[in-house]
Amino acid sequence: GILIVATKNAGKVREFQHAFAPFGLTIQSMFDYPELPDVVEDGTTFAENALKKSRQIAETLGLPVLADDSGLCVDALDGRPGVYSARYAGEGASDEDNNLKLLSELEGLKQGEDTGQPLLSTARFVCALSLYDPSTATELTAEGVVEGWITSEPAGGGGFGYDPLFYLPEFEKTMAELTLAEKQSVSHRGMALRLLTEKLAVKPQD
Ligand code: ITT
Ligand code: NA
Repeated sequence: GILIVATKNAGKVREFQHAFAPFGLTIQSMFDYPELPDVVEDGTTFAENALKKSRQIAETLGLPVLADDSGLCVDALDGRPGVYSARYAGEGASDEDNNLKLLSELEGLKQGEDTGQPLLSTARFVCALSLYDPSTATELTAEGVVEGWITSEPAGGGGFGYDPLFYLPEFEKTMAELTLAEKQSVSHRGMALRLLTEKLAVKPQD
């Protein structure tokens, strides 16, 4: 079968493909539907934005659609960038731009003796999933969170987004140094996906 995900983020697509392959599902993303207009993400919460994306695309296509709204919440920045994570350094910003912006914001907060400290602040990744079925106008939701630290020393070539700056003490690695399977086992998205498939009561195929 096919599962349509309302995302234009290639990193998310890779993680959805990995997660749903055991269920015999192939992922289609907005890269497969280039004619569809972008969804305006003006919600104040991840859950609100996830529903905006899933509902708009599902109603347009007349098929069930999954959407993911996610981001990084940094304690020393009062939870920023939060729902603005994708455009922290401005509209259309690259992952690299956003990572530099994050380090520069934390640089300003470092004081005196703390400047040599590689771990700058506690932080969490949050992922809100929304699966919208237009035939019944109903939504299934799931949310996942992973706690970690922002490091001043980026490391790793895996993952996407803020992964090189997100340090996991239990692995002694950044999220970008984990394999796809390892990231899935600890990440906000992995947790949300497990909760969603439990709600759907679907099981991996043998
Ligand atoms: P879509 O809306 O098309 O899905 P997007 O990248 O704009 O793609 P979001 O609006 O949900 O997605 O923004 C999430 C941002 O938060 C994303 O661009 C990353 O910068 C960051 N982010 C989310 N999940 C992440 C992860 O697993 N690892 C690293 N950064 C992540
Ligand atoms: Na967003």
